[in-house]
Amino acid sequence: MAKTESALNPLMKHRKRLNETTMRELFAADTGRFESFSASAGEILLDYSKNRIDAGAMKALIGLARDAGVEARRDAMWAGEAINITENRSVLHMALRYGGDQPVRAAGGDDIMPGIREVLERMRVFSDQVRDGSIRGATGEQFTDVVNIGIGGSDLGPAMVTLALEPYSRADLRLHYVSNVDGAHMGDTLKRLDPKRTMFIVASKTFTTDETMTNANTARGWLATALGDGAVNDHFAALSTNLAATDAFGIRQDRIFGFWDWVGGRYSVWSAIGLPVAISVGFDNFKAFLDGAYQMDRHFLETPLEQNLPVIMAVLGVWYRNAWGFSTHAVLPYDQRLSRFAAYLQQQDMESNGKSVTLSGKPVQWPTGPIIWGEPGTNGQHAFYQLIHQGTDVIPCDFLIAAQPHEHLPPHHDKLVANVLAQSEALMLGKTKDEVVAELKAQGLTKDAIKALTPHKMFPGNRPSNTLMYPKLTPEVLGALVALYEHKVFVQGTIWDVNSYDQWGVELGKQLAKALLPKVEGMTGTEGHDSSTQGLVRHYLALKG
Ligand code: G6Q
Repeated sequence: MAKTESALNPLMKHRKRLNETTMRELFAADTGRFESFSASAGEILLDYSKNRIDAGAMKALIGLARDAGVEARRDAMWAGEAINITENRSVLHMALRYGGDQPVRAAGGDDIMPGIREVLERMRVFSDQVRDGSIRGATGEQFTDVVNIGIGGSDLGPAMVTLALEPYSRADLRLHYVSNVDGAHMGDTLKRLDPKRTMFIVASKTFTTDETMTNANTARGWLATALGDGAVNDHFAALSTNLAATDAFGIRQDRIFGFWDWVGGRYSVWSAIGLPVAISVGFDNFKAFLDGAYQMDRHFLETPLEQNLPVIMAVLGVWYRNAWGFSTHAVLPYDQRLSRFAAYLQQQDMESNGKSVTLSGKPVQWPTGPIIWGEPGTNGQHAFYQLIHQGTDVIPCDFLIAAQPHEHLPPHHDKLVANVLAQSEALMLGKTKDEVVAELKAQGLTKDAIKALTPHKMFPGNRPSNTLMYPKLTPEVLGALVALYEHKVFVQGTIWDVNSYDQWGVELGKQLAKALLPKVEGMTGTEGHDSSTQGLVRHYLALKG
């Protein structure tokens, strides 16, 4: 709305001031900069001092969040108001990890906590029984492999968390995630599995998603071929809000774990969708993951905006997106186990704030969600960091690092830490002409060689980053990290005045392929499609033979 546009404009005067200085100068002028621009939530420290900010800019940015009504909207979300206006739904994923004893209501209805606790208790019993072998396959063998079949929000969260919490898993119980309708995904997974020891979890909020249902049918066929139709019952479970459809698929009642329409797909890892995580790491660790998120929720709900981590990260993102025009944001965990974290955040952030109309349906007049991307360090350093250091685009980065590793393999972890700190320092400082010349002189290069090489070896610096540091990647810390980013996305969506909780672009994808399938199968003609699509279908049918 016009309100957001006029609120964003005053940021430009702060940008103008900060454009005339560098972070290198700001650090030199203020030895207390780290203390001024760092904050904590529980076990997580956020150092945001290596950003193009000063006290004046931060005040304006926090003021922007306050004026956008972040506090009121946050409270409205938690009060169960239907803030997802295009689907007329409450947004209550925080309830899934709520550890308090107050009632929580969706859109003024009954307390939803008893239902949440009941499903959690059933998840506890079921995951315990799969792990201890009291639930077995049709032939009496203990399960050694669990395949989660789901896509998008029914895949990315549990897949990311399972990888991240590998130290808490058991070597004799392996989790697999199949999402793509590309038969390669299911084919390659099944190739290594023994049907007698394999359990399938069909995870789908709607239980109508084509990829998931296709994969589920293939898995059912594979199992029935090996063990007979009667075995299917013992090898399948379902996670869904559509209990009628799970029933129709033939999954027995006590293996169906429900959730609710106020849980968005990309916010569902805290719900029954987390069952594969509970099976992998044990229910107590899954519960600790929920508790970590609950602690972050409390921080978000109770801490003044000035010290509120999700708010600080959100307004810095708005600062770069709207005042500086930076269009991408890198998430760079120095934590190999967070190798799917950026992919997870891509969905969380880009599906939430990749919107170009306001809540009232008008075209937005300002850029919204940035492109989120990233890979773990140090690998990225040997690949795309070149562009972050010396490319023509400025890419704000989040670095993540644990103080303690899970393994005792010195000197690995100190090296990892040295690398992450070196990167953020180098991005901030850059390398001046004088420094390059001095360096090349010391190497004994000729005057001409120094002249030719210097521009290539200079680094502009002044490139912004946040560093998140935590003691160890425990289930609690992981839960807190995920919740931190969820709330960041919420705050940004509020400032940008968009609905962060619908996903019409995803729904479109679900419809488009349906219309083309009969044509690709050669059952009907391609009339009505553009000539490119018609030509490609013809070529495909000819190649397919
Ligand atoms: C998430 C999106 C989307 C969804 C998948 C799977 O917020 O809505 O990624 O999770 O399309 O949907 P189902 O769980 O209904 O199969």
